[in-house]
Parts: sequence; C-alpha cells; structure tokens
Amino acid sequence: YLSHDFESANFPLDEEGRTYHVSTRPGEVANRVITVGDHYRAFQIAQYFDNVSIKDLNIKDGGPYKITKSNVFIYMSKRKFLTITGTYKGVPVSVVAICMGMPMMDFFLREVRYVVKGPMAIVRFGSCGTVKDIETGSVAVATGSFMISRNYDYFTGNDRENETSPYLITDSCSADSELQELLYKNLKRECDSAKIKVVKGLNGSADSFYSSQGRYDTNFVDSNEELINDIKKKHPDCLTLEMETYGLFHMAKCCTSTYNKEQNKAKRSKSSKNNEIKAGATTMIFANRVDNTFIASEKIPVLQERMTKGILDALIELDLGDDDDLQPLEGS
Ligand code: R1P
Repeated sequence: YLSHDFESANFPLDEEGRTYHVSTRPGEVANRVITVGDHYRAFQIAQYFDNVSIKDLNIKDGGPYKITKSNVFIYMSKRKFLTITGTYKGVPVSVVAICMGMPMMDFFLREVRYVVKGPMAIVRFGSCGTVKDIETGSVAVATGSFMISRNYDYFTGNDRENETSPYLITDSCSADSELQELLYKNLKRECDSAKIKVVKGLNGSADSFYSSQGRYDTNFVDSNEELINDIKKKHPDCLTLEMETYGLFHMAKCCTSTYNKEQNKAKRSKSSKNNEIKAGATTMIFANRVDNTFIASEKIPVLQERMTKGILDALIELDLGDDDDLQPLEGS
C-alpha cells in the first residue's frame, strides 16, 4: 500500500524527506507558489515557465511519478498533489495542484511550508461563483475571505431546538495587502485589452459546493433557502464563493512568525525562522448565482492565459526580502 516507509506519526516523512501526501522534499518547491484546483490548469500555467514547452510537461495520469529536467521539475504524488517547479523571468516559481476543498488546502500548506525555507508568497488561482450580478468570464481578486460551514449539529443534534442557524459564517480574514494590489494591477493590465472585467472584493469559502453555497438539492435536507441572504447580511461586500481561499488566508495568519508578530508577543516562537506566508487569491467567475448562468467553455482558455501572465508577474514582483533567506532549489 505504501510505496515507502515513513518516520514519525506526528509529521510523517519518508526516507528521502518527502512529506506524506504532497510528497515533495526540500529543494523541490519554490518560495513563490501558485496553487490551483485542477491538474490541467497547473500544466497550462507551467507552459509560461522559462524554456518549457508542452512536451517537457509529459502529461500523464497515475503516479506517483517524478520528472526532473534542467528547466522543470514535476512530481505527481500518490494522492494526486501535482507540483511543477521552474523559473519565470529567471525567478524560481512552483505551481501546485491540490484538487478541491479545505482539507486539501491544509495538506498542501502545511507540507509545502515544511519543506520550504524562508518567507513564501502563495496565490490561489481558482474558479468561483458570484453572488453579485457580475458577468461570467470576469476576474475577481480577493481582498479577504470568510468561511461558511454547515452547522452539523443543527441537522442531527439538539441545536435546532436551541434556534441556532444551519450554517456558520465567520468574520473575514484579509489577503496580504501588497500581493493583493500587485495581483489587481497586473491582472488589469492583462485583462483590460481583452475586455475582461477585473473586480476586487470579499470572498466566501464554503465547506461544500452545494449546501453551504446555497444550491438546492432535493435529495437532502439542507435548510439553506436563506443562506445567500444571510451571507449578504453579514458580509455585504461579498462578491465570490468557492472552497479554498479562506483556508489559505487563515493559515497564513497562523504561521508562527505572523501570528506572534500580530499578537505582539514579546517572545517569538522557539525557532527564529521566518515562516511567513504572504497570501493572495484570484478567481475566474464561472457561475453567476443571480441570473443562474454558467461560463461558456470557449471563454476559459483565453481567460486563463491572460490571468496566468498577470499572476506570475505579480508573484515575482512581490518583495520577499533578502535572497539569502530563500530556498535553494534542487540543482541550482
Ligand atoms: C468546485 O467546482 C471547485 O472549483 C473551485 C472551487 O473552489 C472548488 O475547488 O475552484 P477550483 O477551480 O480551483 O477547483
């Protein structure tokens, strides 16, 4: 079942130092990372890396597998986390496809943070729905994100009698302000000429594509008829809904360096390493929840192409501090 033996039940690593799920080790992931849901998007992005052509990307299913060339490193883990590392305009960058949802974001963030030395910048590049009447095919940059979760006890415990609500909506957690501005500026530059609208505002991340995003499903009791209104009441500037951004923004705030600094703790964490993560997110609007329309598939390639350039430019423009603090990559 396991392709390797692992040490430590607390944070399992194999004999090569690879983490249990994402399966990368020090030297294989850059300090600047784009994270996406699907593998196809990851391969599309990697085509913009320096000196990479589609044949270098040797797309295949299955795994685990590893491809190392002078210009690009690819690892598909057994659990289908796909990491591609190369350079963009000479700067080391990675794209990591994580599939969907909050647990995958948590695996990705913790395991990638573990193997990368120094500060990181991570941008989520996903798809989303909008609760405002913004046309599909537009681009949203997240200023912050909040979480919407199903209140499980409401459906199965005593909470219903206590008049609690079926969904829990958290306060928002902001994106890194500099990264957010760079994303907006670079995406505007790329998208304006293609007449693609770029908006910025708050995102909500839900623990389901269906119930906690207010979709109806007669096979289940979801009690979500009022959910979109409740979201708008608590967060009037909410633009988009998807499933991962809050996990990224929240955990970025909980990196020990950032958390201790924000809590004004005199004593830093036991280790003095800088494990800060500057987090940002941008999404393609696929679904308009107001007029119930879905993006035409032919719009997606051009949207993705424009966004990829804007995101990569923003990511390398961000100042991550002294180069000496950054991760040396394998072979560099
Ligand atoms: C649902 O269809 C998936 O699409 C969105 C949601 O967040 C969820 O992961 O993002 P991605 O396109 O990045 O996967």
